[in-house]
Amino acid sequence: MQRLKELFSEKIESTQKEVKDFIAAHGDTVIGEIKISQLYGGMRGMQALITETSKLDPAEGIRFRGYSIPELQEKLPKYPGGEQPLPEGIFYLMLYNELPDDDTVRRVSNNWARRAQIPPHVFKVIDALPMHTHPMTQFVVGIMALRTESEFKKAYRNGINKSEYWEPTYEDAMNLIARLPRVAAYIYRRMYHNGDHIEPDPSLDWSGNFAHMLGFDNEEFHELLRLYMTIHVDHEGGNVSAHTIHLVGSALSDAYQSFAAGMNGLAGPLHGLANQEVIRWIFAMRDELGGGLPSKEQIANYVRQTLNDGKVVPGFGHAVLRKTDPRYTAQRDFAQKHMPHDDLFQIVSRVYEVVPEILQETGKVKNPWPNVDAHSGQLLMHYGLTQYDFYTVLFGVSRSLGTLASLIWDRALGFPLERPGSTTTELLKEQYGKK
Ligand code: NMX
Ligand code: MLT
Repeated sequence: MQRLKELFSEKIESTQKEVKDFIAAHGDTVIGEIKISQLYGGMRGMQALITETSKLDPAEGIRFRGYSIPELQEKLPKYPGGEQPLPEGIFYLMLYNELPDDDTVRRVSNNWARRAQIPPHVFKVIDALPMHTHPMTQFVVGIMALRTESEFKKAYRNGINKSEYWEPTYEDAMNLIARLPRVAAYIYRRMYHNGDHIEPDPSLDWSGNFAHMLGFDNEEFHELLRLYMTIHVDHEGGNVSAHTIHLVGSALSDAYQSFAAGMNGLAGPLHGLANQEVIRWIFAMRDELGGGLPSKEQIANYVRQTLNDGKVVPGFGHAVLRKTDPRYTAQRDFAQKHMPHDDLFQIVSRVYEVVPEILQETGKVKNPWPNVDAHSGQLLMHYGLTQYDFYTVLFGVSRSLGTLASLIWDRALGFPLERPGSTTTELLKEQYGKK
């Protein structure tokens, strides 16, 4: 049976040729124009990157190599007896551009289990941090401590030929993905369970083992984590974490450096940290209203108060999407099936009924609908993962699959250093201000 890496290496040559031929034939084709407002407006709507693993459509949501989330829930292999896709499968799809079968997914799982050993110094470095250090900071520090293991760093120092860069990048990406759940679980158990750590169970799938190391052996929670790890993997290339990982990687920084940089972006409240902010916001609202299920009117008043205080309503809005995030819908379906009467689910559902109309009323919010973060915390809370400061770490573990698959392709396709130009207001005024 062919090794996974050999299988990938066979894909490279034909894809390289395809891209080279395409650039030769169409390299001068103009695909858009840039408005001055876009330079000041966070470059919204500018297609400026190539990311093969997924594409986000504003009206439809994310597709991974052409497949929507409901299609993947149907087509990707499942754990025996389970209903949710295994994230090993979506990783394979993103990297190989092929739907895997059950056997292939098992091989990815086993491959990661074999790579999952963590050098002891990583735990010591994490243990040296004060306990109040935010879990995302501990996560980034853990990733950087793992960098001692970088194959790319060694190969580069030994003078590797650029045509072979993809190979140590593949090794680094696979090792990092294999090791992240243990690092994340270590941080969780250190902070919230008196350092009572749980050894990995290599007989489990990647998410199942992660759940086990966190301390959750309930099969329904394993299913939730499989869904969670599948839907957070990738969101095309322009989101802050994916873009950062690609940008830093373009300097030939290795996978550890690039991924750690991206995780610092994910830790921002307008990006991945929003998942903890949603729960904080809901709890603050509940506390202010004296507990229980708030009425629609009470929620509406609280939303207006949030806006009047000059704050955002976390979990709503998106830079690209213009509809309810299908990742929100996938989580809502899970809640409706497994916990329709959960108190927090009732609140999340009512917030969904109330918020969009109020955001629309502002006249400025381009997308009033909920994003992925508006729902994820409720599901975790239901199963007892109540420490919401930790939620972005879960997002980060999942995001490794898409962004590192992309990084391998960046190296395989020989993408250059990313270095866009910038200008100044003065120069823009000189050039365009008189018209
Ligand atoms: N609550 C209040 N105001 C908002 C919201 C919201 N949820 N969303 C957008 N706006 C405001 C935004 O702050 C901006 O105001 P101003 O002109 O005063 O600066 C205005 O509406 C226009 O913003 P948009 O063009 O609609 O949104 P943009 O593309 O700039 O930002 C987000 C996208 C996601 C940063 C923004 O919708 C937001 O801050 N949402 C809340 C935080 C959140 O849920 N982030 C998670 C995104 C998903 N993820 O995981 O990364
Ligand atoms: C993401 O998953 O990265 C977020 O939805 C943010 C984005 O796509 O910009």
